[in-house]
Amino acid sequence: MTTPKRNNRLGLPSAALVGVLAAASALAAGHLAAGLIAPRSSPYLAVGNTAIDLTPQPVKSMAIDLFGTADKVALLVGMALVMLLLAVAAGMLSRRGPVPGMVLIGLVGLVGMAAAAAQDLGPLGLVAPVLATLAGVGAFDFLHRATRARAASPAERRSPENDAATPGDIDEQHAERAGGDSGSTGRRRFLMSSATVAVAAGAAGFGGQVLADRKGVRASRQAVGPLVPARRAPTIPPGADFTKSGTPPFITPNPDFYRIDTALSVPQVGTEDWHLRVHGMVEKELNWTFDDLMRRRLVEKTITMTCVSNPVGGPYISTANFIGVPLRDVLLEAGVRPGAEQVFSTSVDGFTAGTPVDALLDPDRGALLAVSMNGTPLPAEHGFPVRMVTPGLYGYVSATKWLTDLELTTWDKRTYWEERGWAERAPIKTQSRIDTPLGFGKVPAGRVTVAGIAWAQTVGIARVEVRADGGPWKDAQLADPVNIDTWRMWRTELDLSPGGHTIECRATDRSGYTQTPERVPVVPDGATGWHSVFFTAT
Ligand SMILES: Nc1nc2c(c(=O)[nH]1)N[C@H]1C(S)=C(S)[C@@H](COP(=O)(O)O)O[C@H]1N2
Ligand SMILES: [Mo]
Repeated sequence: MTTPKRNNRLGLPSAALVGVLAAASALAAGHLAAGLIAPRSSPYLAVGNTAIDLTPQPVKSMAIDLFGTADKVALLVGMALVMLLLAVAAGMLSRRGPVPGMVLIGLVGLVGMAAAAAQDLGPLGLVAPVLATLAGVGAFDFLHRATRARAASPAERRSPENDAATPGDIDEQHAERAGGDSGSTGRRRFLMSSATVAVAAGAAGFGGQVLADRKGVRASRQAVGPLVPARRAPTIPPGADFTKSGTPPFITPNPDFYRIDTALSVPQVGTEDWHLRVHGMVEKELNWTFDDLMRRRLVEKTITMTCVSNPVGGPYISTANFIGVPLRDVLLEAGVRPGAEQVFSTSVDGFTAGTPVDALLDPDRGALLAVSMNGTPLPAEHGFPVRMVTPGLYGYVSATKWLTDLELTTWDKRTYWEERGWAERAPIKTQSRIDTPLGFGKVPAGRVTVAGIAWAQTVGIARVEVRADGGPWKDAQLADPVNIDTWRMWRTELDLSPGGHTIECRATDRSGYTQTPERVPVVPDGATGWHSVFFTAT
């Protein structure tokens, strides 16, 4: 085969394809290596997680406002687009020779290594991004050679028919038309190489995912035997919700329970790998395995969890039956030394929260190290094998999932969200929400059913009022109470004429406090204001 000095630049589509396939190889190799060693070191996830950690709070809030809980999907899709652009750029920069593309891939690889290093995965965490980089650079070189072999065929010489093409571009049609043996051989080699790389990358990526899933906790969850609490939560009375009027069911099924995570992938912690250390300002440090925890007294409690990021009328509130070891028992066993102010909890994924010691020692509060939710071991995404649940405090200060460490300390030590501008203390605010009618919906005029939820954890709801179009307040009917740490459903009927209407609701808790109409945003310690809904009666 001859190697002409001219006319062997890669065509733009071929160059772009070389870049994209090389990038895919890199990611797939990284995912496979990560699946074998440490799923969280997969370069793509490591970069995403580090990006989340580095994102300044205002940008984060904006992303959450824009995408809600889909913010992480948005991030992954955005990263995919950036990767695609970089891959295409790597190809296009390398139409003459492979070096610029290889350098660019190497640089992106360095970013992956830095991200993995920032995720504190230990030295093994670097294996996946290093292998990914080598695979990317190698695949790029290999594909570039294969493509240039095609370019090197006599068919690529300039001919009159070739004029429409960019000077020097390789174009499959022309290669074919010229019909030279080496031309079609080169083309075949190019196609074979590309297909081989694509298939290998696909298989590696798939294999990595299978391995990561096998490292998952399905088996470990199934191995947790039946969890029998010493004290069961009272059965939920049928009159505790108004689902027929449009409220949510009293107990939120696990798949519908709201979810808030800082990590991109769900940490997979088996019971056999789980350890809890209780230390700091304690008389006696505790180092427990899952079996140690299971030897303690288990209780069951129905608790409504609420996220500080829940806007007025928002969805980040759910209720479950949790079974767990009372946190008070754990703290008493360790012996809290005087001066300890907060229990600083840490998750395996690096998330941290700070809960007041008083709240966790309070026997009435009943905070738990929960292991079960609605009759099953905790789902992986809700913190398997062990999480905290503390009635009355927003989740970010009290509900650490995948819990591994409790440190008794003072308020000086700052947590994940505190460092991002959220409050040190965050009791849940008394609030209410209209679930029916839906905003901007249409309902038949006349008697209109209005229904929703209200909550004032640790205090209880005393009253919910509703009004239409700024008119007089009307008391709503309250559903049967379950306990003061759960939401309370309400319903009423209003007589409404045809046309547009705005209805509002406000709750009063058992301390006598009535929700303020003043609207404050979720940052730094939770939203306030009356939920209002506009709809049309026809
Ligand atoms: N490890 C970890 N624990 C966490 C979080 C997190 O991002 N990571 N989010 C907290 C927040 S902000 C809330 S509101 C609750 C949500 O719990 P859920 O996802 O089970 O509903 O978990 C808390 N515990
Ligand atoms: Mo939250």
